[in-house]
Amino acid sequence: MKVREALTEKMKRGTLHMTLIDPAKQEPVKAGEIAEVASKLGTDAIMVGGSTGVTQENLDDTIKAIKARSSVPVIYFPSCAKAMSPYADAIYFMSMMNSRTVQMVMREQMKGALVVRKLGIEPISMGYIIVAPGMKVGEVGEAEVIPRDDAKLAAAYALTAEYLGMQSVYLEAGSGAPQPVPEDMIRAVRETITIPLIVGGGIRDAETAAKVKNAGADVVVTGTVVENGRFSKRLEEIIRAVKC
Ligand code: 1GP
Repeated sequence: MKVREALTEKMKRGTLHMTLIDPAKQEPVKAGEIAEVASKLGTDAIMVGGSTGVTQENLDDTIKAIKARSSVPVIYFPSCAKAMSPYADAIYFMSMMNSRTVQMVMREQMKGALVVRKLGIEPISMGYIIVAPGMKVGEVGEAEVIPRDDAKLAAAYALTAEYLGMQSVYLEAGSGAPQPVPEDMIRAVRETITIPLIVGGGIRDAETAAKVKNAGADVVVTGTVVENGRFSKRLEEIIRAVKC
């Protein structure tokens, strides 16, 4: 079964959790260890990507190390078409919808499309929407970030993604954001679209994860949490909150 199909099936039974690993933040062997722990704790997929510092080499080596130690799907979460890995099971084929530059909205995608097909990676299309503060990804993507009090704007972008035929929407506050995407914004988007809603950025504890889930996220993403050495207890609590 393909990755999207399998995750969609799982989503019918409840909210999913995905662990984001940035290949630039640790050695591949460490990434493999993180993935092993996260998958034992019940994470549903490992996303691999980062805004800066991703190279062909660290991407390939990180994905290989992850696949050697866990059996959950590995989804590449690219920042551009520069690096592309044949070892990934799927790729978020995404458009940063609220970027000011056509590079992030459509041009990188054009550069990557034929490569994705040639490598046989499953594309999962996704409308990527950056919410304030947006952090590094908002900066490098030249995003016109959605103000935190403008849920209607987020909903309008999300519905645009659905009408354009995209298979999912990702509301992103930015990795390491002091606050996650506001609950009323998640709720407004959930009520507007019928495709899966992924939410990430600034989710560091179980309480926050529960709020994001209860507001209507189909997938809760955490990244920074696994970057600190002793993360397993915290991640276990987060995954439990997402899945209870
Ligand atoms: C970033 O949404 C993800 O793309 C994860 O964010 O690192 O803040 O968990 P954090």
